Amino acid sequence: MNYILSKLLEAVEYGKVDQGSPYPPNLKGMDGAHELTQKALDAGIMPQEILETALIPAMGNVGRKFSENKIFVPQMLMSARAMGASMAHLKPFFASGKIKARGTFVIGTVKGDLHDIGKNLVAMMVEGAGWTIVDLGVDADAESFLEALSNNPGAVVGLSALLTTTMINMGEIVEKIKENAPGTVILVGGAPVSTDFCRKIGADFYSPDPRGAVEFLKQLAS
Ligand code: B1M
Repeated sequence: MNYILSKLLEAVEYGKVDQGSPYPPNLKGMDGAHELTQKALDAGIMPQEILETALIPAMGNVGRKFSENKIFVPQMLMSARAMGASMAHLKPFFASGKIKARGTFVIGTVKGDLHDIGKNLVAMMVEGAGWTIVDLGVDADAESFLEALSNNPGAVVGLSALLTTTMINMGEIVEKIKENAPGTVILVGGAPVSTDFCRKIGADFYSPDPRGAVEFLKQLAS
């Protein structure tokens, strides 16, 4: 793997946000996700490659170590911060804003769930594909989606869920949207979500990644 990308993977995995951040102590004074992402872009590495080769695998490693009780929530949080520092550099590339709006996409992480990295990535890429984004953030309930839909009639909805314990809330949100805003197209995603689950809760489409979400929306708009 490219040297800068391997250092970036390490920075995100161990939660090194930037050069000045004191955490983790063994990486004191070294470049963090902020500097390394800029260096990767300066070296001509494509944003998609940065994402797929360094950032997503780093979070995968974090999740595995958390499952094995080798790290705990604070470490996970530092990794999320480091990933955020990196994503801030990538956002302008994915969301150029130069394309004419194709429609509005209302997105949020479902009630009870505070994970927003995957949701932010989907929002970033859908925005880059020419959609106006209404981001409801995390812990979003059915009422906030319905309010966004009444302000943006005809918008497509995207729901993200990362926790098996709260993914059930996705079903409740879909049900309320279909009841109160019939005809709304709903796209779902997130690590524990599947095509089967999507069918079961009555959503319209499941995508395992931002690319699939963009493709689905492209077809919808054409
Ligand atoms: Co949490 N966490 N976490 N966590 N966390 C997971 C999800 C977990 C799998 C870790 C593990 O045990 N291995 C586990 C869930 C287990 C389960 O449900 N079965 C878990 C747990 C248990 C918890 C807590 C309960 C821990 C605790 O407190 N004891 C707690 C819950 C808090 C809450 O939400 N109420 C918690 C907290 C946190 C932090 C706050 C510390 C932090 C989140 C910070 C943040 O998001 N700002 C965190 C993190 C970082 C993770 C892991 C390590 C990484 C998540 C991530 O960002 N991945 C995660 C383990 C893992 O995923 N390997 C874990 C990278 C991201 C790019 O991937 O979000 O999957 P992902 O998104 C992908 C796809 O899923 C898809 O596209 C994205 C790009 O490919 N996608 C969509 C996502 N949404 C989509 C929507 C679409 C389409 C595609 O259309 C609309």
